[in-house]
Amino acid sequence: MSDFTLYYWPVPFRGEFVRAILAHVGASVDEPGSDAISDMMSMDPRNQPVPHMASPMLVDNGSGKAMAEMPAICFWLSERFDLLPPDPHLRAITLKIVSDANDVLDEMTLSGGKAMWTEASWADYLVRLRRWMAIWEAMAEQDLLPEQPIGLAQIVTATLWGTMTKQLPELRAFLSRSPASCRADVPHPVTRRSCRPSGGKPPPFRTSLVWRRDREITTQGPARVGIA
Ligand SMILES: N[C@@H](CCC(=O)N[C@@H](CS)C(=O)NCC(=O)O)C(=O)O
Repeated sequence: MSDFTLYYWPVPFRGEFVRAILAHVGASVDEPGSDAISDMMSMDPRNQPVPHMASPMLVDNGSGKAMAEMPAICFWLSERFDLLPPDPHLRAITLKIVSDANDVLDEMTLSGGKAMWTEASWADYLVRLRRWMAIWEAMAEQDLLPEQPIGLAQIVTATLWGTMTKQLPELRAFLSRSPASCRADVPHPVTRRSCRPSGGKPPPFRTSLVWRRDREITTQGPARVGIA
């Protein structure tokens, strides 16, 4: 039997942080398929391993204890595998970083694919995405995110930006630019066409990701976005 069972879709979104922590500490993990996740999510909360709405949900097969909500899972594992700094302020900073990462992911996937990006909304969103990156850079400059020791904050940071730039390689160069030039041209992730910001207030976000009834995430158009 594996050390843990992770209920999460076969996509590199919230569950990817949990996968990264488990890989870092060398724990073995099983991932049941999408049907098992759907069944788990529709179960009576009184019968779930821990009452929850949506995946990720992690079960410790040794103790039978379980946790849901991505930041709570990250903290549970980090307490157990000693991935948190001792200083109370830096511990809270770590929680902030995990919460920030959850926010970025939600924005990039437009709440798990509930809407579609347009070329104009994508161009507008790049300003905000670059600001997120600037926030991470400022944290590092203020020694709130040291390179060592490797703990939860570092694993979450590497997983968020590493996965994003792996899945959307055009973003790597863009995120290296100064915040002042962030309204530059980055091709739309699906059409790959260059697009210009619309100016004024950004329209509602839309995504290329589709949340299908069978609970898998797929893309529209010729390019794959945010999927391993
Ligand atoms: N606040 C939860 C959000 C969980 C969540 O939205 N999970 C998504 C996948 S990333 C999901 O399974 N959504 C399906 C649903 O809510 O029905 C967390 O941070 O873990």
